[in-house]
Amino acid sequence: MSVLENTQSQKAIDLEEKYGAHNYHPLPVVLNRGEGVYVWDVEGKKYYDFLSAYSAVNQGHCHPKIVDAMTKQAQTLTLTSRAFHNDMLGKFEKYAAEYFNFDKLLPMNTGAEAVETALKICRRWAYEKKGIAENNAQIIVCENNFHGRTTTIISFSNDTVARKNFGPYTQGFIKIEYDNLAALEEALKENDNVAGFLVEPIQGEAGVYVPSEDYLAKAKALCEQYNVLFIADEVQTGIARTGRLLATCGNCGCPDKNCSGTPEVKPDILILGKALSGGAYPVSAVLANDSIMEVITPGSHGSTFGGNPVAAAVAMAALEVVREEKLAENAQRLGEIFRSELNKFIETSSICKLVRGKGLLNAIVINDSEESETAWNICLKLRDNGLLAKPTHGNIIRFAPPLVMTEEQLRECVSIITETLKSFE
Ligand code: IF1
Repeated sequence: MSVLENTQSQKAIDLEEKYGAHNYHPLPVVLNRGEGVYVWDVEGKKYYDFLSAYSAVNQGHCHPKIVDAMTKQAQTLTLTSRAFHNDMLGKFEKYAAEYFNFDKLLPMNTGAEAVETALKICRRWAYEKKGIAENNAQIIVCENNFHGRTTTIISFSNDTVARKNFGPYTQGFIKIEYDNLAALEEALKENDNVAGFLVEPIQGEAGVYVPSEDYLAKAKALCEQYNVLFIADEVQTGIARTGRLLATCGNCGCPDKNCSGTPEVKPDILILGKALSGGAYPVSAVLANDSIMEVITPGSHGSTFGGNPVAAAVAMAALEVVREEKLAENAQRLGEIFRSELNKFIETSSICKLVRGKGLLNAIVINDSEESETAWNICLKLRDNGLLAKPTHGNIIRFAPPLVMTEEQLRECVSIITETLKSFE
């Protein structure tokens, strides 16, 4: 069923078509329930969720511990604004700062807001601590980045669809090739006004590009050498998604013997979002040590909902679940099985070129042109076969199930994926 007849689903889609801005092109499926690794559509069909709301639902849909924490707090105190203190914010800030081994946390709501916050902290640090002349700070970013949708963030994007006709664009950014240390060193040598380097540990939206093993550590070392802040955007790769607590510094006791959980890869500024709340509520955060975070002074940054009591309760519960259920270890183990099984299939496949990723953030490249509809059609067929996924760009399909998946469920999903791909051979 790729075209929805006159069903409840179609009625829901028609409402969005008529009354909603057309800022997305969703797969034609209408969901009304989620539980763990499963979602259901309005006709009652059950699916494996292999997108996890872009890695926001790492803990599984409607995790009881997270929902319980949210419900209890929502019935007690939802929002005070920061005009007054509340009894939840300090507890959350302490819990999360210690959890990720930083001095301080600045709470926001969306990933983009956290990225914008990190950029502001970096610029102010440049003027007040590094001594760069005001309004001259430059921040290095990578080609094919994705950091959100605000005007400043799309100003340094090279995705035409996300950027076109939204100018004039914010200045102060230098673009270099991802996973290219020579390009980073050259940009640092050529420009005296570099304040920071903003990077995704894995480029998710670009198509799950995993950099060379030593890229992040050596990039951090170059930033130290040139007194530039290393800013890690872990909105999508964080919170156990890649098989470690963080893709940059896995100080989580995970089984990965090569875990680069050493201080060398510890970011100066860490950006979190999405699964920081388990997908239950918009929660994002920026973490840094005092020498950096102290540039933020009363009245210099804020947000009505940033750090609200519900966000605080939800985020603490979501982080507890990651530890209690050993989600990083599970993502590490199941990710290896997933890529191993897909690679076996690829050996004899004409439709699938490769699989890549880390932990349970993976993608396959379809053997067709970027402009073809093949990846989209494969996702329609996956939907019919009970698994939801969506292409990132053109011929790349991202696979990112909730990290609470069991091995048995994963192997069933591998079978659904390979059987579906075979029908396109
Ligand atoms: C969309 C994907 C895109 C992010 C990283 C910051 C943000 C994101 C590394 C901003 C958000 C979302 C946004 C959503 C689709 C999805 C996404 F890669 F995850 F699939 F677009 F690239 N840093 N990613 O991935 O966080 O403000 O959305 O909370 O905008 O279409 P946000």
